Amino acid sequence: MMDERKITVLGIGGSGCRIVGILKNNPLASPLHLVAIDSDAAGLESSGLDENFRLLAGERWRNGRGCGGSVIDGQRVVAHERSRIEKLLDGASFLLVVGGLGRGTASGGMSVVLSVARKLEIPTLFVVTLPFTLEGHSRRKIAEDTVKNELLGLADAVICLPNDLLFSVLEPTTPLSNAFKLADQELSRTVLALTMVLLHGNLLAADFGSFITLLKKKKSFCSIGVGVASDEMEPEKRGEAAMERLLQSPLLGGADKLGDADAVIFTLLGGPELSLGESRHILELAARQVKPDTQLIVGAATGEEWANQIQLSAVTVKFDAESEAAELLRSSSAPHPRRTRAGFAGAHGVDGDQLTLPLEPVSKGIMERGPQVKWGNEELDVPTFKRRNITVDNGKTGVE
Ligand SMILES: Nc1nc2c(ncn2[C@@H]2O[C@H](COP(=O)(O)OP(=O)(O)OP(=O)(O)O)[C@@H](O)[C@H]2O)c(=O)[nH]1
Ligand SMILES: [Mg+2]
Repeated sequence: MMDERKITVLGIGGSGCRIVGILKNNPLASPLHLVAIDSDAAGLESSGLDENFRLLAGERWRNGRGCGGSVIDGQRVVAHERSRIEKLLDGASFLLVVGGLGRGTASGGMSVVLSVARKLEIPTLFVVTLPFTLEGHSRRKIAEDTVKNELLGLADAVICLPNDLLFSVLEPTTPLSNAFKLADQELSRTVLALTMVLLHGNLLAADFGSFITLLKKKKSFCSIGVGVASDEMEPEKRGEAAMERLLQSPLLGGADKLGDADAVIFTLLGGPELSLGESRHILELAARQVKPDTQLIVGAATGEEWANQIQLSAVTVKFDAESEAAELLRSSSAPHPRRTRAGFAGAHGVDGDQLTLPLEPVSKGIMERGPQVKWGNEELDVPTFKRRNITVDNGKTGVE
Protein backbone atom coordinates (compact mmCIF):
# COMPACT_ATOMS: atom_id res chain seq x y z
CA MET A 1 0.00 0.00 0.00
CA MET A 2 2.95 2.33 0.42
CA ASP A 3 4.28 4.35 -2.42
CA GLU A 4 7.72 5.87 -2.68
CA ARG A 5 6.79 9.04 -0.81
CA LYS A 6 8.49 9.60 2.50
CA ILE A 7 6.21 10.74 5.31
CA THR A 8 8.19 12.21 8.17
CA VAL A 9 6.65 12.57 11.63
CA LEU A 10 8.62 14.87 13.89
CA GLY A 11 8.01 14.92 17.63
CA ILE A 12 9.27 18.07 19.34
CA GLY A 13 9.62 18.71 23.09
CA GLY A 14 8.86 16.22 25.86
CA SER A 15 5.29 15.56 24.82
CA GLY A 16 6.12 15.28 21.10
CA CYS A 17 8.91 12.81 21.82
CA ARG A 18 6.60 10.59 23.87
CA ILE A 19 4.04 10.46 21.05
CA VAL A 20 6.73 9.51 18.55
CA GLY A 21 7.85 6.84 21.07
CA ILE A 22 4.37 5.31 21.02
CA LEU A 23 4.36 5.31 17.21
CA LYS A 24 7.79 3.67 17.23
CA ASN A 25 6.34 0.76 19.20
CA ASN A 26 3.38 0.38 16.89
CA PRO A 27 4.14 -1.92 13.94
CA LEU A 28 1.36 -0.21 11.95
CA ALA A 29 3.44 2.95 11.96
CA SER A 30 6.47 1.27 10.41
CA PRO A 31 5.99 3.03 7.04
CA LEU A 32 6.49 6.39 8.77
CA HIS A 33 9.88 8.03 9.06
CA LEU A 34 10.04 9.06 12.72
CA VAL A 35 12.35 11.78 14.04
CA ALA A 36 12.53 13.75 17.31
CA ILE A 37 13.96 16.98 18.68
CA ASP A 38 14.25 18.00 22.33
CA SER A 39 16.58 20.05 24.48
CA ASP A 40 16.08 17.53 27.25
CA ALA A 41 18.14 14.33 26.95
CA ALA A 42 15.65 12.30 29.00
CA GLY A 43 12.75 13.58 26.89
CA LEU A 44 14.56 12.59 23.73
CA GLU A 45 15.25 9.15 25.16
CA SER A 46 11.48 8.55 25.48
CA SER A 47 11.22 8.71 21.68
CA GLY A 48 13.09 5.39 21.61
CA LEU A 49 14.75 6.47 18.35
CA ASP A 50 18.32 5.79 17.27
CA GLU A 51 20.93 8.54 17.39
CA ASN A 52 20.59 9.23 13.65
CA PHE A 53 16.94 10.11 13.94
CA ARG A 54 17.01 12.37 16.96
CA LEU A 55 18.51 15.68 17.80
CA LEU A 56 19.47 17.07 21.20
CA ALA A 57 19.05 20.81 20.73
CA GLY A 58 21.33 23.36 22.41
CA GLU A 59 23.38 20.82 24.35
CA ARG A 60 26.08 23.42 24.99
CA TRP A 61 23.68 25.88 26.66
CA ARG A 62 21.15 23.66 28.30
CA ASN A 63 23.33 20.63 29.06
CA GLY A 64 20.54 18.34 27.96
CA ARG A 65 18.25 19.58 30.74
CA GLY A 66 15.41 21.10 28.70
CA CYS A 67 14.34 24.74 28.52
CA GLY A 68 12.49 24.86 31.85
CA GLY A 69 9.38 26.35 30.25
CA SER A 70 11.19 29.29 28.58
CA VAL A 71 9.86 29.80 25.09
CA ILE A 72 12.68 32.20 24.20
CA ASP A 73 15.28 29.61 25.14
CA GLY A 74 13.31 27.04 23.17
CA GLN A 75 13.46 29.16 20.06
CA ARG A 76 17.12 29.96 20.58
CA VAL A 77 18.31 26.39 21.04
CA VAL A 78 16.28 25.01 18.15
CA ALA A 79 17.26 27.88 15.83
CA HIS A 80 20.88 26.99 16.50
CA GLU A 81 20.27 23.54 14.99
CA ARG A 82 18.87 24.58 11.61
CA SER A 83 21.41 22.69 9.54
CA ARG A 84 20.94 19.49 11.56
CA ILE A 85 17.16 19.85 11.24
CA GLU A 86 17.58 20.14 7.48
CA LYS A 87 19.34 16.79 7.53
CA LEU A 88 16.59 15.21 9.66
CA LEU A 89 13.94 16.38 7.20
CA ASP A 90 15.93 15.56 4.11
CA GLY A 91 13.90 13.81 1.40
CA ALA A 92 10.54 14.13 3.19
CA SER A 93 7.58 14.56 0.87
CA PHE A 94 5.23 15.35 3.73
CA LEU A 95 5.91 16.46 7.29
CA LEU A 96 3.70 16.13 10.33
CA VAL A 97 4.95 17.91 13.44
CA VAL A 98 3.50 16.88 16.78
CA GLY A 99 4.02 18.40 20.23
CA GLY A 100 2.48 20.00 23.29
CA LEU A 101 2.42 23.79 23.40
CA GLY A 102 2.80 25.77 26.61
CA ARG A 103 6.41 25.31 27.68
CA GLY A 104 9.79 25.94 26.05
CA THR A 105 11.19 23.61 23.43
CA ALA A 106 8.09 22.80 21.38
CA SER A 107 6.52 26.27 21.62
CA GLY A 108 9.76 28.04 20.72
CA GLY A 109 11.07 25.47 18.26
CA MET A 110 8.05 24.87 16.04
CA SER A 111 8.51 28.11 14.08
CA VAL A 112 12.11 27.12 13.36
CA VAL A 113 11.05 23.68 12.14
CA LEU A 114 8.41 25.33 9.98
CA SER A 115 10.87 27.71 8.41
CA VAL A 116 13.25 24.84 7.58
CA ALA A 117 10.35 22.85 6.09
CA ARG A 118 9.35 25.85 3.99
CA LYS A 119 12.88 26.29 2.76
CA LEU A 120 12.89 22.60 1.73
CA GLU A 121 9.37 23.04 0.28
CA ILE A 122 7.86 20.23 2.33
CA PRO A 123 4.08 20.44 2.94
CA THR A 124 3.65 20.57 6.71
CA LEU A 125 0.84 19.77 9.09
CA PHE A 126 1.05 20.64 12.80
CA VAL A 127 -0.85 18.64 15.39
CA VAL A 128 -0.51 20.45 18.71
CA THR A 129 -2.11 20.29 22.13
CA LEU A 130 -3.11 23.38 24.11
CA PRO A 131 -2.37 23.23 27.86
CA PHE A 132 -4.90 22.37 30.55
CA THR A 133 -6.51 25.47 32.05
CA LEU A 134 -5.17 24.36 35.41
CA GLU A 135 -1.63 24.71 34.07
CA GLY A 136 -2.12 28.48 34.34
CA HIS A 137 -2.58 31.56 32.22
CA SER A 138 1.03 32.00 31.13
CA ARG A 139 1.23 28.56 29.52
CA ARG A 140 -2.02 29.16 27.71
CA LYS A 141 -0.72 32.51 26.47
CA ILE A 142 2.50 30.92 25.20
CA ALA A 143 0.47 28.28 23.37
CA GLU A 144 -1.98 30.73 21.84
CA ASP A 145 0.75 33.13 20.75
CA THR A 146 2.63 30.29 19.09
CA VAL A 147 -0.43 29.20 17.14
CA LYS A 148 -1.49 32.71 16.20
CA ASN A 149 1.86 34.31 15.45
CA GLU A 150 4.10 31.46 14.35
CA LEU A 151 1.97 28.76 12.77
CA LEU A 152 -1.40 29.96 11.45
CA GLY A 153 -1.29 31.03 7.84
CA LEU A 154 2.31 29.87 7.51
CA ALA A 155 1.96 26.12 8.02
CA ASP A 156 -0.17 24.23 5.51
CA ALA A 157 -2.49 23.13 8.27
CA VAL A 158 -2.71 23.37 12.06
CA ILE A 159 -4.78 21.07 14.27
CA CYS A 160 -5.12 22.48 17.81
CA LEU A 161 -6.36 20.12 20.48
CA PRO A 162 -7.26 21.58 23.87
CA ASN A 163 -6.13 19.19 26.62
CA ASP A 164 -9.15 20.31 28.66
CA LEU A 165 -11.28 18.04 26.49
CA LEU A 166 -9.94 15.17 28.57
CA PHE A 167 -12.00 16.41 31.50
CA SER A 168 -15.24 15.75 29.71
CA VAL A 169 -14.75 11.99 29.84
CA LEU A 170 -12.30 11.30 32.65
CA GLU A 171 -13.09 11.03 36.33
CA PRO A 172 -11.89 14.14 38.20
CA THR A 173 -9.73 11.85 40.35
CA THR A 174 -7.74 10.57 37.35
CA PRO A 175 -4.05 11.33 37.92
CA LEU A 176 -2.66 13.84 35.42
CA SER A 177 -0.03 11.37 34.24
CA ASN A 178 -2.77 8.88 33.31
CA ALA A 179 -4.68 11.61 31.49
CA PHE A 180 -1.55 12.44 29.51
CA LYS A 181 -1.00 8.78 28.67
CA LEU A 182 -4.50 8.52 27.27
CA ALA A 183 -4.05 11.72 25.29
CA ASP A 184 -0.76 10.43 23.87
CA GLN A 185 -2.41 7.19 22.80
CA GLU A 186 -5.19 9.02 20.98
CA LEU A 187 -2.82 11.50 19.42
CA SER A 188 -0.54 8.79 18.08
CA ARG A 189 -3.48 6.93 16.54
CA THR A 190 -4.82 10.08 14.91
CA VAL A 191 -1.39 10.99 13.56
CA LEU A 192 -1.22 7.52 12.05
CA ALA A 193 -4.68 7.78 10.50
CA LEU A 194 -4.06 11.23 9.02
CA THR A 195 -0.74 10.36 7.46
CA MET A 196 -1.96 7.04 6.05
CA VAL A 197 -5.16 8.33 4.55
CA LEU A 198 -3.97 11.70 3.34
CA LEU A 199 -1.19 10.13 1.39
CA HIS A 200 -2.32 6.62 0.61
CA GLY A 201 -6.09 6.67 0.54
CA ASN A 202 -6.25 3.71 -1.82
CA LEU A 203 -9.91 3.02 -1.10
CA LEU A 204 -11.15 6.57 -0.84
CA ALA A 205 -8.61 9.37 -1.13
CA ALA A 206 -9.09 12.28 1.22
CA ASP A 207 -8.92 15.57 -0.57
CA PHE A 208 -5.72 17.08 0.76
CA GLY A 209 -6.46 20.38 -0.98
CA SER A 210 -9.72 20.90 0.94
CA PHE A 211 -8.00 19.75 4.10
CA ILE A 212 -5.39 22.47 3.76
CA THR A 213 -7.88 25.16 2.79
CA LEU A 214 -9.89 24.21 5.82
CA LEU A 215 -7.09 24.41 8.35
CA LYS A 216 -4.66 26.88 6.89
CA LYS A 217 -5.74 30.34 7.92
CA LYS A 218 -8.62 30.38 10.32
CA LYS A 219 -8.13 29.95 14.00
CA SER A 220 -9.96 26.80 14.96
CA PHE A 221 -10.31 24.41 17.84
CA CYS A 222 -10.20 20.77 16.97
CA SER A 223 -10.88 17.55 18.79
CA ILE A 224 -10.09 14.00 17.84
CA GLY A 225 -11.85 10.71 18.30
CA VAL A 226 -10.61 7.24 17.49
CA GLY A 227 -12.50 3.96 17.50
CA VAL A 228 -10.81 0.63 16.87
CA ALA A 229 -12.71 -2.63 16.32
CA SER A 230 -11.72 -6.08 15.16
CA ASP A 231 -14.02 -8.62 13.56
CA GLU A 232 -13.32 -11.25 16.17
CA MET A 233 -16.58 -10.51 17.96
CA GLU A 234 -19.18 -9.78 15.26
CA PRO A 235 -17.67 -9.10 11.86
CA GLU A 236 -20.68 -7.27 10.42
CA LYS A 237 -21.03 -5.08 13.50
CA ARG A 238 -17.50 -3.75 13.65
CA GLY A 239 -18.46 -0.44 12.04
CA GLU A 240 -21.00 0.27 14.78
CA ALA A 241 -18.52 -0.82 17.45
CA ALA A 242 -15.80 1.47 16.10
CA MET A 243 -18.25 4.38 15.95
CA GLU A 244 -19.35 3.79 19.53
CA ARG A 245 -15.77 3.79 20.75
CA LEU A 246 -14.97 6.87 18.75
CA LEU A 247 -17.78 8.72 20.52
CA GLN A 248 -16.25 7.84 23.88
CA SER A 249 -12.74 8.94 22.95
CA PRO A 250 -11.03 11.01 25.63
CA LEU A 251 -9.95 13.83 23.31
CA LEU A 252 -13.25 14.09 21.42
CA GLY A 253 -15.07 16.04 24.09
CA GLY A 254 -18.30 14.05 23.73
CA ALA A 255 -20.65 13.29 20.85
CA ASP A 256 -21.76 16.94 20.81
CA LYS A 257 -18.42 17.95 19.37
CA LEU A 258 -19.29 16.03 16.20
CA GLY A 259 -22.82 17.40 16.08
CA ASP A 260 -21.61 20.95 16.56
CA ALA A 261 -18.57 20.95 14.24
CA ASP A 262 -18.12 23.29 11.27
CA ALA A 263 -16.09 20.59 9.55
CA VAL A 264 -15.08 17.01 10.24
CA ILE A 265 -12.33 14.89 8.72
CA PHE A 266 -13.21 11.19 8.94
CA THR A 267 -10.61 8.59 8.16
CA LEU A 268 -11.03 4.84 8.00
CA LEU A 269 -8.20 2.32 8.03
CA GLY A 270 -8.75 -1.40 7.52
CA GLY A 271 -7.31 -4.69 6.29
CA PRO A 272 -7.54 -5.95 2.72
CA GLU A 273 -10.92 -7.49 3.54
CA LEU A 274 -12.46 -4.01 3.98
CA SER A 275 -14.68 -3.57 0.96
CA LEU A 276 -15.82 -0.37 -0.66
CA GLY A 277 -19.37 -1.27 0.44
CA GLU A 278 -18.44 -1.71 4.09
CA SER A 279 -16.36 1.45 4.16
CA ARG A 280 -19.24 3.42 2.60
CA HIS A 281 -21.56 2.01 5.25
CA ILE A 282 -19.20 3.01 8.06
CA LEU A 283 -18.55 6.47 6.70
CA GLU A 284 -22.29 7.02 6.22
CA LEU A 285 -22.78 5.97 9.82
CA ALA A 286 -20.20 8.56 10.80
CA ALA A 287 -21.71 11.26 8.60
CA ARG A 288 -25.03 10.82 10.38
CA GLN A 289 -23.44 12.22 13.53
CA VAL A 290 -22.91 15.65 11.99
CA LYS A 291 -25.17 18.54 10.91
CA PRO A 292 -26.22 18.63 7.23
CA ASP A 293 -24.20 21.79 6.60
CA THR A 294 -20.99 20.51 8.19
CA GLN A 295 -18.15 20.28 5.70
CA LEU A 296 -17.01 16.66 5.49
CA ILE A 297 -13.70 15.33 4.29
CA VAL A 298 -13.50 11.55 4.22
CA GLY A 299 -10.79 9.11 3.31
CA ALA A 300 -10.18 5.39 3.63
CA ALA A 301 -7.10 3.23 3.22
CA THR A 302 -6.43 -0.48 3.43
CA GLY A 303 -3.25 -2.37 4.10
CA GLU A 304 -2.07 -5.84 5.12
CA GLU A 305 -0.99 -4.37 8.46
CA TRP A 306 -4.61 -3.78 9.48
CA ALA A 307 -5.89 -7.25 8.59
CA ASN A 308 -9.14 -8.04 10.44
CA GLN A 309 -9.38 -4.72 12.20
CA ILE A 310 -10.63 -1.26 11.44
CA GLN A 311 -9.83 2.14 12.88
CA LEU A 312 -12.25 5.01 12.42
CA SER A 313 -10.93 8.46 13.33
CA ALA A 314 -12.52 11.89 13.36
CA VAL A 315 -10.94 15.32 13.57
CA THR A 316 -13.64 17.86 14.37
CA VAL A 317 -13.03 21.48 13.46
CA LYS A 318 -14.81 24.43 15.04
CA PHE A 319 -13.78 27.82 13.75
CA ASP A 320 -13.11 30.48 16.30
CA ALA A 321 -16.13 32.78 16.11
CA GLU A 322 -14.10 35.87 17.03
CA SER A 323 -11.54 35.41 14.31
CA GLU A 324 -14.27 34.73 11.76
CA ALA A 325 -16.04 37.92 12.70
CA ALA A 326 -12.78 39.85 12.46
CA GLU A 327 -12.17 38.42 9.01
CA LEU A 328 -15.64 39.41 7.85
CA LEU A 329 -15.14 42.92 9.14
CA ARG A 330 -11.81 43.21 7.37
CA SER A 331 -13.17 42.02 4.05
CA SER A 332 -16.27 44.22 4.22
CA SER A 333 -14.47 47.49 5.01
CA ALA A 334 -13.84 49.54 1.86
CA PRO A 335 -10.25 49.51 0.58
CA HIS A 336 -8.41 52.80 1.09
CA PRO A 337 -5.37 53.01 -1.16
CA ARG A 338 -3.92 55.95 0.76
CA ARG A 339 -4.81 56.16 4.40
CA THR A 340 -5.43 59.90 4.49
CA ARG A 341 -6.96 61.24 7.65
CA ALA A 342 -10.25 61.93 5.86
CA GLY A 343 -10.31 58.51 4.22
CA PHE A 344 -9.56 56.79 7.50
CA ALA A 345 -12.25 58.63 9.40
CA GLY A 346 -14.74 57.97 6.61
CA ALA A 347 -14.09 54.24 6.58
CA HIS A 348 -14.82 54.06 10.27
CA GLY A 349 -17.81 56.31 10.19
CA VAL A 350 -16.14 58.98 12.29
CA ASP A 351 -15.96 62.55 11.24
CA GLY A 352 -15.28 65.64 13.20
CA ASP A 353 -13.35 65.28 16.44
CA GLN A 354 -9.86 64.01 16.38
CA LEU A 355 -9.26 61.24 18.91
CA THR A 356 -6.40 61.42 21.33
CA LEU A 357 -4.15 58.87 22.95
CA PRO A 358 -4.50 58.81 26.73
CA LEU A 359 -0.96 60.04 27.35
CA GLU A 360 0.03 60.95 30.90
CA PRO A 361 2.30 63.88 31.71
CA VAL A 362 5.72 62.46 31.08
CA SER A 363 8.36 62.40 33.79
CA LYS A 364 11.95 62.89 32.81
CA GLY A 365 12.84 59.61 34.52
CA ILE A 366 16.55 59.24 35.24
CA MET A 367 17.15 62.64 33.60
CA GLU A 368 15.09 64.34 36.32
CA ARG A 369 18.09 65.33 38.40
CA GLY A 370 20.58 65.67 35.61
CA PRO A 371 21.70 68.91 33.96
CA GLN A 372 19.08 70.44 31.67
CA VAL A 373 19.61 69.98 27.97
CA LYS A 374 18.34 73.08 26.17
CA TRP A 375 18.17 74.19 22.58
CA GLY A 376 17.10 77.81 22.37
CA ASN A 377 14.08 77.94 24.67
CA GLU A 378 13.28 74.27 24.30
CA GLU A 379 14.05 71.74 27.01
CA LEU A 380 15.07 68.60 25.10
CA ASP A 381 14.40 66.17 27.98
CA VAL A 382 10.68 66.85 27.48
CA PRO A 383 9.21 64.91 24.53
CA THR A 384 8.52 66.99 21.41
CA PHE A 385 4.76 66.32 21.38
CA LYS A 386 4.56 67.82 24.89
CA ARG A 387 6.74 70.83 24.13
CA ARG A 388 4.70 71.67 21.05
CA ASN A 389 1.28 70.77 22.45
CA ILE A 390 0.61 68.28 19.69
CA THR A 391 -2.52 66.10 19.93
CA VAL A 392 -1.82 62.55 18.84
CA ASP A 393 -4.40 60.68 16.75
CA ASN A 394 -4.83 57.17 18.12
CA GLY A 395 -6.22 55.95 14.81
CA LYS A 396 -9.15 54.15 16.39
CA THR A 397 -12.79 54.74 16.99
CA GLY A 398 -14.40 54.57 20.38
CA VAL A 399 -12.91 54.44 23.81
CA GLU A 400 -9.62 52.64 24.34
N1 LIG B 1 -0.22 14.76 25.59
C1 LIG B 1 0.71 15.09 26.50
N2 LIG B 1 0.87 16.37 26.78
C2 LIG B 1 1.81 16.70 27.69
C3 LIG B 1 2.61 15.76 28.37
N3 LIG B 1 3.45 16.42 29.20
C4 LIG B 1 3.18 17.71 29.06
N4 LIG B 1 2.18 17.89 28.15
C5 LIG B 1 1.60 19.15 27.68
O1 LIG B 1 2.53 19.72 26.78
C6 LIG B 1 2.91 21.02 27.20
C7 LIG B 1 4.38 21.18 26.93
O2 LIG B 1 5.13 20.31 27.76
P1 LIG B 1 6.49 19.62 27.30
O3 LIG B 1 6.31 18.90 26.02
O4 LIG B 1 6.95 18.82 28.47
O5 LIG B 1 7.40 20.93 27.09
P2 LIG B 1 8.73 21.11 26.22
O6 LIG B 1 8.36 21.51 24.85
O7 LIG B 1 9.59 19.89 26.40
O8 LIG B 1 9.42 22.38 26.90
P3 LIG B 1 10.59 22.47 28.00
O9 LIG B 1 10.43 21.29 28.89
O10 LIG B 1 10.34 23.78 28.67
O11 LIG B 1 11.86 22.45 27.25
C8 LIG B 1 2.52 21.10 28.67
O12 LIG B 1 2.20 22.41 29.02
C9 LIG B 1 1.35 20.16 28.77
O13 LIG B 1 0.13 20.84 28.45
C10 LIG B 1 2.41 14.39 28.04
O14 LIG B 1 3.04 13.48 28.59
N5 LIG B 1 1.46 14.12 27.10
MG1 LIG C 1 10.76 19.33 28.13
